[in-house]
Amino acid sequence: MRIKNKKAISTIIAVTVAVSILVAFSATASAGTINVDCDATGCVGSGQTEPYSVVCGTDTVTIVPTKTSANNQNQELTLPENAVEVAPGVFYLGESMDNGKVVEGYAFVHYVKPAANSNPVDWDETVDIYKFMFGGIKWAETMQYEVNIAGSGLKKAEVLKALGASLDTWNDAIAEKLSSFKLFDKLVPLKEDATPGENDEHNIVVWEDLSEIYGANVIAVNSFWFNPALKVIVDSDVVFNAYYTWSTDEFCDEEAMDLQNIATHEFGHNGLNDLYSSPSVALTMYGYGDFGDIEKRTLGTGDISGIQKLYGSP
Ligand SMILES: [Ca+2]
Ligand SMILES: [Ca+2]
Ligand SMILES: [Zn+2]
Repeated sequence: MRIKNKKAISTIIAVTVAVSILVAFSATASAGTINVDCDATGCVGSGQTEPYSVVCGTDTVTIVPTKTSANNQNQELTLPENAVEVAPGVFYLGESMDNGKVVEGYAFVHYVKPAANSNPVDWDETVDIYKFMFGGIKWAETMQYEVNIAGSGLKKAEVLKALGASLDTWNDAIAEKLSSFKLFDKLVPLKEDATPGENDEHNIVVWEDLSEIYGANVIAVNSFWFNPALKVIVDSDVVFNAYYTWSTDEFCDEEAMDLQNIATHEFGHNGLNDLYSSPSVALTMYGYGDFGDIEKRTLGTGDISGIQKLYGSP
């Protein structure tokens, strides 16, 4: 059993946010009324006066007060103005122009694995599951990330090595399919000030303390812009939550998030979508991250199938 969730359970904070609702529950807790919206992937609560963990059963919901700290009172999940949550953890950012063409932006918000989904499952990287983003959007040319390590708590050489390994992992999988297409160029330092989430010809990788704006259980946010008519991605930004301790050690401490692990997942969003079904738990594109996990550094069968189908030779 490789999922480590001891720390995750203690840091899950209910966030207040509107979601697409498949099943609606209403529940009352001693500190006040909480409205809880649940779907297949989890729950969120609203109306609470203090943070709670919300655990979904098939027809029940349990609300557990969560340990609070000075800076996570009244947490509210907010994204750039105009952002609309269109599916759990998926936010529509609106439209923008790119070389005279209309492009659309989305953000994927990545959460720590919730307690409700932490039941032991068999670890199997050979399941062949993948999902494309928006019907198969992808880069038409080699893309390059610009990195600013400020807030990472890591040394520059460590960050470049870990992120470089993540990029190589995907490039190598594409190359195996005898493709001459190179998806990722080598990393460069951030050239100028750029704001993550903007369609601005800068694909940036940065650290920000997301705990106050997005919630303490958010590990990373991935924003991207694409031309829906041409199915071409034009911008991709990744923000890692500086709230966490990030690790580049060979074996990641259980209190830390492994950078290469999370980054390999995030970089997969240059065409591959999150997976939330339980058979996909061992794949890199599984949608939840966790403390100490290093399994997503390497691709599973579904990850490889997906990226090769998108970028490899037929
Ligand atoms: Ca950008
Ligand atoms: Ca793996
Ligand atoms: Zn993801």
